[in-house]
Amino acid sequence: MNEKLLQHLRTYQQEHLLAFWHELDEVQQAKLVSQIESIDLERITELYRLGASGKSLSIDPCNANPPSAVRLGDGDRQESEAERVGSEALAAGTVAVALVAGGQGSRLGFDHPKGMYPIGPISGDSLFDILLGKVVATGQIFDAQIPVYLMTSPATDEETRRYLEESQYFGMPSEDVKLFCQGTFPAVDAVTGELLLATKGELFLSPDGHGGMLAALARSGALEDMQQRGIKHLFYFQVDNPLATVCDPGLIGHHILASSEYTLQVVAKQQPEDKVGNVVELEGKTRIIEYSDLPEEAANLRNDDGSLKLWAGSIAVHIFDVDFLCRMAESENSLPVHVARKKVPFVDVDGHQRDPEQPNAIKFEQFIFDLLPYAAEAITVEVDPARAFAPLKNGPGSATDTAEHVQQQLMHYHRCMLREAGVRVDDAIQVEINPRCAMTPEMLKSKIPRETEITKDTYFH
Ligand code: UD2
Repeated sequence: MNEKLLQHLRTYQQEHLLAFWHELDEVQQAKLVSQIESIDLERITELYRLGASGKSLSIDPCNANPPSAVRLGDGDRQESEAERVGSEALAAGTVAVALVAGGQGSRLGFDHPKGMYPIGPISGDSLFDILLGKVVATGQIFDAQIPVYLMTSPATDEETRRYLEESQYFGMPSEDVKLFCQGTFPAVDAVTGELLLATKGELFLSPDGHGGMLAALARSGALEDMQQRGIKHLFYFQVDNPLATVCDPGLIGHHILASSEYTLQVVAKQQPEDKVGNVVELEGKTRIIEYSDLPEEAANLRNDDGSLKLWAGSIAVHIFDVDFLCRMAESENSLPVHVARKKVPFVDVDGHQRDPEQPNAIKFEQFIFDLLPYAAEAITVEVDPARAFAPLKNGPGSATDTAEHVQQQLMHYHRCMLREAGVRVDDAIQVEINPRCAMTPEMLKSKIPRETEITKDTYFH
C-alpha cells in the first residue's frame, strides 16, 4: 500500500479510492496513482462545496439587457467594408481556426467521435470532411495558409487522430492540422463529495468542457505555435454545426474594425427556451448566460412590440484575438467552474458496479465563453440561421436537431445558393454542394451557367 498517498487522500476524506488496491496488478496500481496525483484535491473539495450549495450564477439575469449588435440588414456599406478587411486578414495569413471536437456521438446512437458522423445528405461525408473542406476552400480562395487547431478529448483523441490521418486530413496539409487533447475533471458523489471510481482501479473522469481549451492550447504549445506563425485572430466553432460559416470574412472584418478581442456570432432567438447561449449586457460587460441557467422569467421578457428582450442567441461561433487568449492563459483559473448533476455509473464500496437511475453525481465543466467579461472589447454580429446554424445534437425521432433536420437544412441552403446563382431547382430535388466546389453563390456562378435547370438529385463536388 502506498502510505504517503493514503495519508494525502485521508486529508480530503478520499481514502476509499484505494479500497481495491490489493486486487489491482502493478500496472493498474501505477495508473490509479498517476490519476490521483494529477488531481488537485483541495480544488475539487472546494468546487464540490460550492456546487453542493446550489450557488451558480452570481448575477441576476432579470437585470440583463440585450447586447448592442451589428444586426442583419444594418447596411451594405458596413458589410462590404467588413468583408474587405476580413479578406485582407485571411490573405495575409493572420487567421487560424479552432475546432472543438471533444464530444462523442453517443446521443446520436453513433459510437465514435461526433466529427466522424456521416452527415452529407447525398455524399454521406462526415462533419470533419465538410468542415475541414471549408477551411481548405477558404485557403484556396485567399491563397493562404489557415492552420486548424483541433481539440479532442481523452475519449475521442486516438480515433480522431487515426481517422484524420487515414483521410489525409481531407486535403489540409498535415502540418497545418494540430490536434490537442482537452483535460478532465473527476466526478464526485453529489451527497458525500467522494470521487467516483469507474472501475476498481480507475477514477471516473469527464472532459473539462470547451473552457478546457484555454489551458489545453497553452499546455500543448498551440498558443506559441500561433504566435510563431503570426496568427492574430482565431475563428472558433463546434464540430456539430456543418453550416458554420467557417472563416467568414465579414465576421472577421467586423472583429478587426471594432478592435474586438472577442466577437460573437448570434442568431435572433425564435422562442424564449431556444437551446442557445443568451448574449447579454450586464454591469457594463458582455456575457453569455447558458440556456439552462436563464430563468423563465428573464427568458420571457418582451419589448413593447412583443419581440424577445434577450434576443441574441449564441451559436458558439466566436473570434478570439490570440493576444487575448495568451493573456487569459497566463492567469490561472480565470474561468469559473460550472456544476451539473448527472447520472454517473460507478463502483461502490463493496465493489459492485452501480448504474443509477437518478442523478447521483456532480460533474464539473468550464465554458470558453466565460472569458467574455475579460475582453477589453467584445462585439456581437447577427447572422441568418438558415445560412449558418444547423446543429446536430439528437438521435432519430427527436423534435429538433436530428441528422434528418440537419440534412434538410443543408439541402435547403444549397438550393438557395443555386437559385442566387441563377440556377433553377425545385424544392423536391435533393442537392448538396461540397464546399471545395463552391462556398458562395458567386463561386457557383463561375461553374454552372445561368438558367441551368437541375432536374435530378445532384451532388456538386
Ligand atoms: C452549446 C452551447 C450553447 C449553444 C449551442 C449551439 C455550451 C455550454 N453551450 O450547447 O450555448 O451555443 O452549443 O449549438 O457550450 N465540447 C468539447 N468538449 C467538452 C464539451 C463540449 O469539445 O468538454 C464540444 C462538443 O464536441 C460539441 C460542442 O462542444 O461540439 C458543444 O457541446 P454540447 O453539445 O455539450 O453543448 P450544447 O449543445 O448543450
